[in-house]
Amino acid sequence: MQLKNDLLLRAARGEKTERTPVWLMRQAGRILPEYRAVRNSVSGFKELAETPELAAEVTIQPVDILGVDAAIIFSDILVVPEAMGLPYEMIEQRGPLFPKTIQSQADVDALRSADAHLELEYVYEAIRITKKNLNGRVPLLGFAGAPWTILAYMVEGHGSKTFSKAKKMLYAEPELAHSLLQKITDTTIKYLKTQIAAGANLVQLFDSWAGILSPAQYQEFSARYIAQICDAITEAPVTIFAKGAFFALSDFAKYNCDVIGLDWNMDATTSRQIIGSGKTLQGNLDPCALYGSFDTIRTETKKMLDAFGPERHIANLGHGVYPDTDPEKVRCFIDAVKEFSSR
Ligand code: 1CP
Repeated sequence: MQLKNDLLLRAARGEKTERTPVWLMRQAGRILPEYRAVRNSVSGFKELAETPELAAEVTIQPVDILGVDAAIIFSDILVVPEAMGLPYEMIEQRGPLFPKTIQSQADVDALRSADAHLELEYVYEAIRITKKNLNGRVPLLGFAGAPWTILAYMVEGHGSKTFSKAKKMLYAEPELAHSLLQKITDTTIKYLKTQIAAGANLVQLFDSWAGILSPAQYQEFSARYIAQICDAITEAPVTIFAKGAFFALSDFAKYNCDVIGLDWNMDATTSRQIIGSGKTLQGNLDPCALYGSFDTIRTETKKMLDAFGPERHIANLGHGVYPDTDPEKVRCFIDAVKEFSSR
């Protein structure tokens, strides 16, 4: 189906656009009272994510309510380990927990890989329903965690500031880490291809824990697997968002990806110099800027747009929107992008 608003896809491909497209990472599950109403009607996050009609409903809410230029499918990066045979629980107010973690080669060998993506039919069904109900209004984004970030949760078992158990594996048993990373990579490639076949117009890799690795470790344990995924996904544009990995931008510039996400530590001008003109940049307003006054948000948004310039830019925050952000402030950001970037 022809999209009515394909600004984001055109910007991803480097085509000229009437204005800069805008969406927010984590726009679907964090800030809207309308989301909380749906969430409170079920037992918890997992039931919501695994019920395709409801996942589709909360995916579309930010398009209706906030006016963003893309929807992102409501799911989580941790559905991949679960499909591979490592189930997660979502603890209220705390976050994810894996009762069983990966500690040995036997644990890795026991994981599914070749057909693990078949366990995620509920995601593909949610994508199909979302596409139908979006009716071509805006593109739908699919996503997955980057292999390193997924390994971090599978080994650590839960969120952490340092992920030192996961990092310990990189130093103590690098071969074990590589065998796990390759299995996650193989599953992720099939998962993203099936998301695209179901209707996702672009897919984003979230490497949320990129910034806790040294540049050399990042090369060895993360970037090369991201490169494999980029080479394998030829059916739709790919975005790499590696939080804190400014040191990897020159590598990403060479990959078969279309868009590179920047966090707010990365300077637009410097990043553009490193990456060159061949990729679209996405980002990168500090999510905390949305705690400022409406005037401050408009000023900061204008500064961001001026720094990136009119071409090859998708406006976004530098990481997911924080849960206690006022939706009116989010709308102010979105409206400011639309107003200041019109050409
Ligand atoms: O929020 C949305 O727009 C909906 C889709 C979505 C996405 C894109 C969710 C739902 N999760 C994600 C990605 C995700 N999940 C990432 C990558 C992006 C990022 O860095 O923010 C990561 C690291 C996770 C893992 C995760 N899931 C965490 C972080 C844990 C930690 O290490 O601190 C948490 C708290 C979750 C739970 C979760 N995921 C999504 C929702 C709506 C929730 C809250 C669960 C609930 O409602 O109880």
